[in-house]
Amino acid sequence: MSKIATRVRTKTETKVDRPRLHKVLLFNDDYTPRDFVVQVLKAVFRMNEAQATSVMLTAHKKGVCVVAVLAKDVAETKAARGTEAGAARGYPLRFGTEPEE
Ligand code: TYC
Repeated sequence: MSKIATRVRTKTETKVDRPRLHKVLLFNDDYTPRDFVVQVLKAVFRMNEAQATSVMLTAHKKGVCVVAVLAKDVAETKAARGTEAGAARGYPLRFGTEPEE
């Protein structure tokens, strides 16, 4: 009788989920000056004047605009920085985040 040698191989696979992306949203309000919104967008989201103006105007007209799509922690940090920049000047400027589909 012949013996068949078998070997058990154990392979460990580590599956790393890609970080889920979150949208940063900018909400319109009636009090924050347009120029200030543009300055915050440039400072926090590294936009140029044209990009920042376009995003500000979209939020102004539609009520909300997607500013960026980023990893969750980065999105939350930048949204907080933007909201805090407004609060520091007494403005109700508000950024938020929501997971991307
Ligand atoms: N609506 C503001 C105004 O007329 C400007 C503004 C735009 C404020 C976008 C917030 O997200 C905003 N002064």
